[in-house]
Amino acid sequence: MEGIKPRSCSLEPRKTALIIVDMQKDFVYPDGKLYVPGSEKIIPPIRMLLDRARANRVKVVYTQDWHPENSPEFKIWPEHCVMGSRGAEIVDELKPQPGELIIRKETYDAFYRTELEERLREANVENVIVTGVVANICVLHTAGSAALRGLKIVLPVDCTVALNEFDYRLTLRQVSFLYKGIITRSDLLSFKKQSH
Ligand code: VGL
Repeated sequence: MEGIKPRSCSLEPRKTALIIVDMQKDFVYPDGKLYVPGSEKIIPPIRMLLDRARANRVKVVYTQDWHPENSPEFKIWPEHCVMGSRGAEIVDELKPQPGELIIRKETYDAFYRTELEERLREANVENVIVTGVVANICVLHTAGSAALRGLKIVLPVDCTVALNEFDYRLTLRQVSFLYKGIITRSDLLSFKKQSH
């Protein structure tokens, strides 16, 4: 099967948010409780986008998987991201700055029972760049949920990772075909110059 070719994409900073999904120690660090192999490789491209987003005053949003000790999800997955634990912390390399939005969530979808939609609306956000882990799980559910709310979704292929190739490709397919999102790459993504 032919892969989906990333294309260049230029976005209006004032109408855009960068969403960093679940880049938490339990998923990203090899000693984490639900380590996603290869997730450390997406840190540098996300870091690059994060620096450029901050420099261009693009809204930055982190999501944080945040479970009580008896979470129903622990019937499916080993215990991970228990609220307040070290594993639930965002990785040091992508540490949030004071004032940046952190959305704590108990499901795969960062819009479900959170303030995310309201926060994006009040900031006049129209485009969301979705990055992080796991591609076909929290990234896809959050991206799909954003698309169903009328937001344009942008997925840089080097800023997400899945547990296998099938799941990774499925994510790109769903984003491009089902949700009419843009498949791009961190080095092909730019922010438009602001006119004052
Ligand atoms: C996730 C599996 C279980 C994710 C969260 O962040 O994609 N995956 N919980």
